[in-house]
Formats: sequence, structure tokens, C-alpha cells
Amino acid sequence: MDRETLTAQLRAFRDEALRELAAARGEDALEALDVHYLGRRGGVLSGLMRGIGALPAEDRPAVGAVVNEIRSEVEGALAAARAAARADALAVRLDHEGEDMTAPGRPIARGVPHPIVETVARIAEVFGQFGFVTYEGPEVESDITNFQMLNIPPDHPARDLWDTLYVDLDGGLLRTHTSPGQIRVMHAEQPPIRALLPGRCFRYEAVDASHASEFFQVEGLMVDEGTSMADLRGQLDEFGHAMFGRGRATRFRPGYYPFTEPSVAFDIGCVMCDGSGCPACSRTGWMTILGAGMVHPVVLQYGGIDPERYQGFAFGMGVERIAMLRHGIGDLRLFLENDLRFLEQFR
Ligand code: 2U9
Repeated sequence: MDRETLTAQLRAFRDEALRELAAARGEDALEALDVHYLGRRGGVLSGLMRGIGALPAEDRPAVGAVVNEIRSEVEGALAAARAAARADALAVRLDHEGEDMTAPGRPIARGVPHPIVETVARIAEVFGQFGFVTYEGPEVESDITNFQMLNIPPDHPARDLWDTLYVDLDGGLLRTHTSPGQIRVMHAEQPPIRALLPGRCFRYEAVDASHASEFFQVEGLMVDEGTSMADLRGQLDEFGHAMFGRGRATRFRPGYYPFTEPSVAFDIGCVMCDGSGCPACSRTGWMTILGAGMVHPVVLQYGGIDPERYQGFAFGMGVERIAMLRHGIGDLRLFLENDLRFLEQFR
């Protein structure tokens, strides 16, 4: 190998490499050409450089200078081609990914209050106008707070009114009504008390269209000096009219609860037939919407309140029943199924 031949081969290498670089498309293709022509091991230029060792010593510096010149020329062309390829790729990406500012927005799905939540809110609004304040109590209570302090001693026949679910924890049970919360309020507050207790309650039930093992209750409790049955009658009357219409008939009937004495059932004129009698009201023309009464003196005492000085009334209602009557819903299991076709009707 002589100097002229090697120099000619180097120039041919340069011309070919520059041609290939100019024709290459994409960063991957440029990477392959980089390895092929300039790779330290096995690259075309490395192979040519081995020829330098075979030249006479006086020729080597001149050929070495040619090698350096050609290497930097090819490296420069490669860097420029890489920059151009990156710019092309970015332009293509932006072309595909660019935001279309004229596209319509994606709708944001908005929820609706569950009909039970909405009904509780409406009940709280009506009684809120009489000064009732909403409290909440725990769902796990004890035999003492759920029964004994409400004048329902162990082994008393009244226990049969509540089929109770017990939990494996310190004799706990799932509250069968929100009444134990009222006991807590009496201990926490001084009269006058006007407390509203909404919440989930639990009973061991055979489930059907009008029974579930979990349901919502709202209870009210008023304690003050001189509170009477007339106050109860007036406030429930107003409640019945606010919830079911101004022209609605209302009535008290005698009832029984261990924690109130006397006790009553509060009825409204049937929402289906307006009082003339139909299957929905068993042809009586009346529907019971809640129970109530004057708080039993023993229960006041359990709440730390002196029954010689204070009187109180209490009432309790099943929220599902109120919601069903207000919206014409025939099966209370619908409230628990989370079926959007049902729930969206309350938007
Ligand atoms: C205290 C004292 C008395 C709450 C009351 C009722 C009558 C009543 C039922 C209605 C339908 C329960 O959901 S239901 O099954 N409740 O009829 N509740 S008086 O009396 C109380 C509460 C707390 C300290």
C-alpha cells in the first residue's frame, strides 16, 4: 500500500459516507451509518487507518492529517443530519398531537343527591325552622344505650319490637333506632333541647318491598319547661303540611312505645286517594308517617334531666317510607341498589 492509494481510498470513503448520510431518513438509520463508517471496532474508517501502519514512516503524518480532516467532515455531516432528523420527528409529532382548540369540551358528569339524603335534608330544613339542630351518633351502640336507657329492660316483652343484630365486640349491637343518640344529646346539652337525629339503623328483617335490614331514621327530641302534647301536635301538623301539601288532612291516633307516654301514631290523608280509600291505604283513607309521644319520665331521668321540672316530646320516622310516599316509589330495595336509572330520576 502506498500513500496515493490510501489517500484515494480515504477520499472515496468520504464521498460514499456523505452520500449515504444525505440519503438517510430517520435517527435510527443515521445511528446505523455512524456505527458502519465511524465505529471504533469494525468501522470502515478504522479499517482504512490500519493501512497507515504499512506506509513508510515519512508518509504517515500527511495521511494522518487527511484522516483527521475526513473524520471531522463526516462527523459534522452526521451531527447536522441528526439535528435535522430530530426536528422532522418533532414536527410530525406536534402535527399529530396538537390540541384542537375548537373541539367541544368533554362533559363533566355531575352526581345527584341520593333520594334518602335529599329527604333527610328536607326534613331537617322543616324542623330547622322550629329551631331543631342536627346531631349524629354512632351506629354501634350497647344494650344499655339502645334499650335500657330507653325504658326497655332486659327480658321486657317490648324487646320483641326490635329484631336486633349483635356484633362480636364488647357486647355491642347495631342500633335499631337513632334514639341512643338522643340519650347522648341529653347528657351533652342543657334544656332547652331541640335535637334532630338522622342516621342509618339496622334490624334483622326478612327483606321485601317494605322491609330492609338497614334503613334510615330521623328522630326528633324537644325538652323544655312546659313542653306539651299541644306543641307536638302543632309541629307535626306543620311538618305534614310542609312535606305532603298544605291541604293534607292529619290526625293523631293512640300508639305504644316504651320510651314515650302517652304515645301516638301520626297519620296523613292518603297521598294516593286523598282520603277516599284505596289499596295503598288499606281502604282507611289514612297513612301513618311517624310515631311520637311525650318522653317517658324514666327516660328523661336516664338522660340526666329532672322530669319534675322538664317535659319533652319525641318523634321518629322511617326516611325510606317518607321518600316513597313523596316520590311514588313502590319498593324500598331500590334505595340500596345504586342503579343509575333509578337515581338519575332525582336530578
Ligand atoms: C328518646 C326518647 C324518645 C323516638 C320515637 C317513635 C316514636 C317511632 C318509629 C317510626 C318508624 C321507628 O323508623 S321507625 O320504624 N319510631 O314511632 N320514635 S317516639 O322517641 C324517643 C327517642 C329518644 C330519648
